[in-house]
Amino acid sequence: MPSWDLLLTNARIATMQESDVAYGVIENGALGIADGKIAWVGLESELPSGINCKALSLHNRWLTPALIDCHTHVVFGGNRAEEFEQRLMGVSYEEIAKAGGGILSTVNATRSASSDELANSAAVRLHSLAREGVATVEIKSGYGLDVENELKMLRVARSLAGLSGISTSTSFLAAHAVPAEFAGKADQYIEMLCEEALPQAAEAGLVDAVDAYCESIAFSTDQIARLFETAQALNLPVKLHADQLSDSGGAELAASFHALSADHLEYTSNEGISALADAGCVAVLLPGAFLTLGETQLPPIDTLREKQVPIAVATDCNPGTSPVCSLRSAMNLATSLFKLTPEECLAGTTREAARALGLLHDRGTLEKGKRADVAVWNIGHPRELSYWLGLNELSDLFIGGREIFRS
Ligand code: DI6
Ligand code: FE
Repeated sequence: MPSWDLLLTNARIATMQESDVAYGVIENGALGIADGKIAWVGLESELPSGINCKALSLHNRWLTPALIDCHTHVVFGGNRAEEFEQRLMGVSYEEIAKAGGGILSTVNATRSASSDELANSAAVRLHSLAREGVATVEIKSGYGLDVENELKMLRVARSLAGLSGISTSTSFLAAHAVPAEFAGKADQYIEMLCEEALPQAAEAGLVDAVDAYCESIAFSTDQIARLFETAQALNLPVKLHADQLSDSGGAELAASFHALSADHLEYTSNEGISALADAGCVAVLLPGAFLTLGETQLPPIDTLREKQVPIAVATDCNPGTSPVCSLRSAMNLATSLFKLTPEECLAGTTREAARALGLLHDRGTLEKGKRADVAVWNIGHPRELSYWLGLNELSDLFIGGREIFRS
């Protein structure tokens, strides 16, 4: 007779499995948890008999996979509220970056912060995500820009997993900006990353993926290709900030390296989208950055849909272009700014976000054998998760079967 740790009954379940049924809904459902994993999910009337375990009635509340924020920069020193004011006065993001502000000002603040300071400020942001049902957060480096400080950021990112109960996935994003020491010598900086920083970070077990910022104000496709070759030699998957401010061939580059995801994509061409489709890359859309920068060029949503590129949605939480610590808000923004459907938004923060992190085998849908990362909501229908802005209906959050939050 199977023995489970917990059985959730009287549940309405949005499994988010790919199926003909919207949201993969199971009404009158039940979900069993054993050893931190989903042991069973289905109609309560079909539960195997004789299960011996603690049962908890959800009184018809909704269950979804816990949310996943697959693109963040939550570890950084200081903030950029002053630059935010300058931008309101009409100075552009590119002008601020060229004058040595922007990313480089966060680099200075991050280098001078201790690991504890970085962990404490990031923990506040992670807590804000977790209280809305987020169980997995991707965290990028990219404000250290030298060996010591990139490793410091990645160690902090790893340490945060233990602190909050949340699991973290780390991305090495040292190719985020050219640091002052290498001004005018971007090729040499990339060489240093390939020869020293990335191998050391990988050796220390701190890197789950390698990311880069492909943009005229950052790195060229050739420079990033050099870095991605090193990543491949180290058996690390890649992903890319692509075509956010201009079409710089980012999507094609990401596809050619079979990237897990290509993120932003406002300026991606039809050819770029075909390349993503062929390579199975996830398109990660970041409406918080679109909103903050006052962008008008929309990502090519219809073509992404037409070519069946999987779409994820994330906060891009960062101090410059997306001071957004709420994945639920990003879902709402993706409906209002990008016209994604509420179902696309929820799939984009569960199943497709898991796919974008290479974790779909383990989470992102409610299926037997996956980690029991489950959110319980006081809602009448899962479309409400994209409808409200600023209302938190989370009732319980289980991560690996452990209840880490109850409202
Ligand atoms: N993600 C990034 O890394 C850059 N834009 C974005 O959407 C900029 C981050 C920053 O300005 O600090
Ligand atoms: Fe980003």
